[in-house]
Amino acid sequence: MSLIQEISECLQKGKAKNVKALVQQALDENLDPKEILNEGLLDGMMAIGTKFKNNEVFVPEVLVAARAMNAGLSILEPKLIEVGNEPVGKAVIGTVKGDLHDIGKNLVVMMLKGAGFEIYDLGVDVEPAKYIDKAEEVGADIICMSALLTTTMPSMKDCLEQLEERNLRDKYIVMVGGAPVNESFAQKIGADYYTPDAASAAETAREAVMKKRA
Ligand code: B1M
Repeated sequence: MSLIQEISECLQKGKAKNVKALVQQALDENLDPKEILNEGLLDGMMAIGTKFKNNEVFVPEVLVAARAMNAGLSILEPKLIEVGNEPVGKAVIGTVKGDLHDIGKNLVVMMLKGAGFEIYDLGVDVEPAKYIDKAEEVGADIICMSALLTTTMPSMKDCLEQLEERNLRDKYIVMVGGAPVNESFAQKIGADYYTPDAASAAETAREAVMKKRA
């Protein structure tokens, strides 16, 4: 079994310490960080997702796998964050109210940091008003909301409505994302941008802030 496959297998078994050690070993052996992320960590997470869907594993197994994923990401983070980007702006980010999924959001955070953003990460289960309050407090350029559940997506709309009510809608760029979110949903709720993955989220956020300032 290759080192990358071993990372995926250990992640699926929720062996966080082993995942950390193997990711470090892979970096020491000069493997490409993106390959470690995509073929190792994300491959393992997707496999667990499929097993969960098919009732082959249950929430506790998914939870330990997610912890192993975040453990691996913590080792990989410095390598994934590209250096050299000029500071571009401030981003407030979080997973919406009622939603505890944070792996995708954490990846978006890493890529935004790499794109030169100062990050205010509100974590998970974030009330709509909290995004706005934080954006006001720190003078943010962009509000980023992540949702993984179809049942929590409407919270994004609530945040946009509250921005309107507080006469702040034009002040902030609003970007939404997460597995069940798509372009048509983003348009329907009046978000400025939908992006499908962490890399495009960072690229789009950077371009959007530059465009707004121009
Ligand atoms: Co949950 N879960 N989960 N889960 N879970 C899903 C999402 C699900 C699709 C599984 C399934 O049934 N097939 C399903 C949702 C169904 C639906 O709504 N349509 C589901 C369910 C039902 C649930 C519970 C209700 C289960 C239960 O309790 N019975 C429960 C809900 C808890 C809650 O949130 N209130 C629950 C719980 C959990 C755990 C806590 C055990 C764990 C989360 C742990 C954690 O995150 N710390 C968990 C996990 C891990 C998953 C799966 C298996 C994996 C999600 C993940 O991390 N993917 C997931 C199945 C799946 O997705 N295949 C599933 C990897 C991650 C990198 O991808 O988050 O999509 P993703 O992020 C991507 C893009 O979407 C994008 O960039 C990222 C990478 O490039 N992106 C953005 C994300 N946010 C973005 C924001 C942006 C832009 C791009 O701009 C702002």
